Amino acid sequence: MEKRVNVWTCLILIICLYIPSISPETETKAEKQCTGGDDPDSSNKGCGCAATNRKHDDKGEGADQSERADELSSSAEKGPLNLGPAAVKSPYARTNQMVYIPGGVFTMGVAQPILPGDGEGPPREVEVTGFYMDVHEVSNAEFGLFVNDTGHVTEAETFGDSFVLETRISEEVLKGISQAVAAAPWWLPVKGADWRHPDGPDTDLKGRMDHAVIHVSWNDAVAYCKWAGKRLPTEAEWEYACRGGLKDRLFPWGNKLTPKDEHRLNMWQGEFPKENTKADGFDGPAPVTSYPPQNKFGLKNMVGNVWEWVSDWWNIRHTTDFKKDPKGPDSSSDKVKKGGSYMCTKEFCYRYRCGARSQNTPDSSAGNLGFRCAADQLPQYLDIPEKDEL
Ligand SMILES: [Ca+2]
Ligand SMILES: [Ca+2]
Repeated sequence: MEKRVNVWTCLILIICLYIPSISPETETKAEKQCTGGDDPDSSNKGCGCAATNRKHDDKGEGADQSERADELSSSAEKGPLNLGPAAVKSPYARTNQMVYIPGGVFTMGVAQPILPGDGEGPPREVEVTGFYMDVHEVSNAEFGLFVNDTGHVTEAETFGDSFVLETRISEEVLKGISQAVAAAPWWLPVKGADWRHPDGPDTDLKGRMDHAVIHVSWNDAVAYCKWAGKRLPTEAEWEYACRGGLKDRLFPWGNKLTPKDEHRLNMWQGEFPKENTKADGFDGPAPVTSYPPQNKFGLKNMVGNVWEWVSDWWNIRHTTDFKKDPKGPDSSSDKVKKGGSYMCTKEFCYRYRCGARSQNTPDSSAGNLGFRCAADQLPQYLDIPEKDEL
C-alpha cells in the first residue's frame, strides 16, 4: 500500500513539473513569431503579418465577425443589379477559371517546422474530398465585376484606410503620414488606400486590371466567393492543392526554389525592405497569370504574389488525429492566410511554402493580401472541361 502511494505521488509530481515547462514556452514562441517581436531585423521573426490587423477595443470578435461576413454577403446579394457573374460584362479578360482537384489523403503540416510559432507542425494525416479550385488569385478585373454588379463596399473603404508598404507610397502621401507600426515600420496605414487605389489615394488600377486584387478583408473575400457561386477553400484544401501530390516538399513543385534558375513565384529579392532587385520580374503584386503553373493541378501563384485568405479560424495547436475535411476551430480572433507574398524573403519571412501559414483579423486588409475561391460544384457560368476530361 505504501509503495502504491509513493508511485502515485511521483506521477503527480512529474505531471505538475512537466505541464508548466511546455505550455509557457510554446506560447512565448508563438507570440514572438506571430508578432515579429520588437526587432524587425531578426530573421524570420515575422513579416509584420499581424501588424496589419485592425485594432479593436473588444477582441472577443469571433461571433461578431461571422455576423459581419453575413452582413457583407447579404448586402452584396441586394446590390443594384445582382445579375450574377455570368451576366456581367467587362472589357478585361476573365481569369477565374477553375480546375478539379481530385480528393485524397495527404500529410498536412510539416515534421520540422521552420517557424514553429506559426503552428506549422505537427504533421497529420488528412483526407480531402474532391473539389474545384480557382486557377488564379482573384484579379482586379474579376473583383470589379463583383463590385459593379452588387455595389459591394469593401471594409478598407468603410474604415477609410488600409496598410501599404512604405516603399510603394508616393512622397506626397508619405508627408501626411505620422503613424507607423513599431514592430513593422515598413507598413503604413494610408487613408484612401483600397482595392481601387492599391498604393494610396493617388494611385489607380491603370495597367493593373489583371493583377491580384489586394486590400480585401476576409469578409470581403467571403462576399465575393458567395456572389461567384463559390466559397473560400479550407486550409486543408488549400494546402492539399498547393502540395500537388508531392510529399514532404517545401514548394508546390519540389524543394528547389529556382529549378534550372527559373523563377516560379513572385517574392522579394534583396534586403527587405530597403532593396528589391526584382530578379523575378516584379517589385509588387503581379498579374495573376504570371509564371507557369506551380504544380500538376495547373494552379498559378499559390505560393508568392499575394497571401490568400482561407476559411479557417486561426489556431497553432493541432492534434495528430486523422481528420476528414477539417474546417479548423469553431472560433478565434483571427483567420488563416496561406502562401506568402511578394514581400517574402528566406531571411525575413520564409512563408512562401505550402506548409507555412499566418493570420489576420477578418476585417483586416493590406497591400499584399488577396484570395482565391473554391467550390464543391462547378458554377454553371464557367466554361471549362468537365472533370472526366481532365
Ligand atoms: Ca518580386
Ligand atoms: Ca498567392
